Amino acid sequence: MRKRHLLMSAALLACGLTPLTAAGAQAAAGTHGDIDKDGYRDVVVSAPDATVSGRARAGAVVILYGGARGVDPKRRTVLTQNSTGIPGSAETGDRFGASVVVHDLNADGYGDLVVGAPGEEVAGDVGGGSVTVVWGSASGPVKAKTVPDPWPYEHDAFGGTLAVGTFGSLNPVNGGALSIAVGANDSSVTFAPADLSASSGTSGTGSDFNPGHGVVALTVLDQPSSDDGLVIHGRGYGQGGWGYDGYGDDPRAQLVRPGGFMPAALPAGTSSAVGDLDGNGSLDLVVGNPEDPSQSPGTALGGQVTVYFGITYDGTPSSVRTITQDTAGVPGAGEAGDRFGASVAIGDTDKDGRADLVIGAPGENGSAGAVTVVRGATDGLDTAHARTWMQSSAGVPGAAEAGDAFGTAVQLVDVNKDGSADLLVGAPGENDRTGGLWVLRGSASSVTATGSVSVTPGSVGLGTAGAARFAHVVTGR
Ligand SMILES: [Ca+2]
Ligand SMILES: [Ca+2]
Ligand SMILES: [Ca+2]
Ligand SMILES: [Ca+2]
Repeated sequence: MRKRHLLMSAALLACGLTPLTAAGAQAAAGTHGDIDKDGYRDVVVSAPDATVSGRARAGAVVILYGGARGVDPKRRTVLTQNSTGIPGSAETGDRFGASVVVHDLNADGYGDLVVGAPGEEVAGDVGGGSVTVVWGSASGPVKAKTVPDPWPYEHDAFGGTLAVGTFGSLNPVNGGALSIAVGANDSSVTFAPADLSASSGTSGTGSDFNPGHGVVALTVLDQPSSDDGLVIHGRGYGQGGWGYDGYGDDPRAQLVRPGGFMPAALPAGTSSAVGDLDGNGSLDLVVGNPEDPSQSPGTALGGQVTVYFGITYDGTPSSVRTITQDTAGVPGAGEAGDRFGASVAIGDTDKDGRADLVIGAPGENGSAGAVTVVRGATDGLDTAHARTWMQSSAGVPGAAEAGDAFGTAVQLVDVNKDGSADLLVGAPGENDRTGGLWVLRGSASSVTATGSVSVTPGSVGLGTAGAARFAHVVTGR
């Protein structure tokens, strides 16, 4: 395999430790997540294992449109590779929707979708993977185009992970313009111009990751006033090649600055989110590591999240905080397999100007699953009043059953435009892995069960046959 490393020969600039400013972050979020441009942010929910026209695990993506009363399963668009305008066709194992990002790529005010189908067979390359851009419009997306893979024979599962941002010269082909970052099952990230005007380029992720695990997750360190950083999650090399624990190699994460300089190591983890938790104008980074110490040394039993307040491009924070289910004020206790931190999201649920943190623990209680909300505070995070939500919480629809995996996906999107971000929770294990989405509203007192709803795949026209794993991926912005 050809090695393509980051531009490490570039002279390192003197690295100031000025935190990345979050000023204007709200404005920058703008209408990126409003796919039909009606003023309400919309939600994109994937069922990557949905059966389409008899093809198992072909995959489907559902747009649920926001409105004054929140999301309504009747107001939706379902996209598959058999939909008009979508390239390709729904085939067994394509897993269209295994990854999705929403961003207004062409700045026309309509949010657009970037959808990965990492199981797609491409020109005889079984499991090569594909990425499709689907442009938003008033009547639902109808135009789409495939993102070319410049190195189809060097990796598979292209599109397994996705992100959108302005990465400066990290993207070798369009010099700092908006780009789509694509992960595959090797140690490289491909950058495609967001307008698909040119071919794509690829940067390696450096030598710290074991390429055998591919890119596990990508998170944009979103800088409204300048280029963005990119958080890359992968796995390292264990002792003896496959991890000292026999399970796998440990999670690793690194931050790459937009200029493409040497990556900075971040706390180990498989998920991350960025926002301003303490409201001081500097971006804070949260990294979730859901593994147990037997799998990943340095983490806590049941999983943990690490908060880097005031993250800089050097990967250094102004202060650090670690949260587990054993942190004072956080409900529950850290137990093996809880997977606390498997998902994380940041948004302002109580409209106080400070972003709040949501942490999924899909392994809680026999994988019934749970989600914890920790509100942002001027001194960081108000862990003393953390609140945990389950399907068994009063006022929340459904019943908590083993295997539901509630909290596999979490996201915060203000779907009813009242200024408080609403909590979206995916439970892809619900009803024998048919899956389900939960929406809990934000309010002056943060997330509330009042008015909470669940959305089943049947209610959005996906049917109930087969294990669609609806809401395995939930996104919007
Ligand atoms: Ca909308
Ligand atoms: Ca657009
Ligand atoms: Ca808040
Ligand atoms: Ca709201």
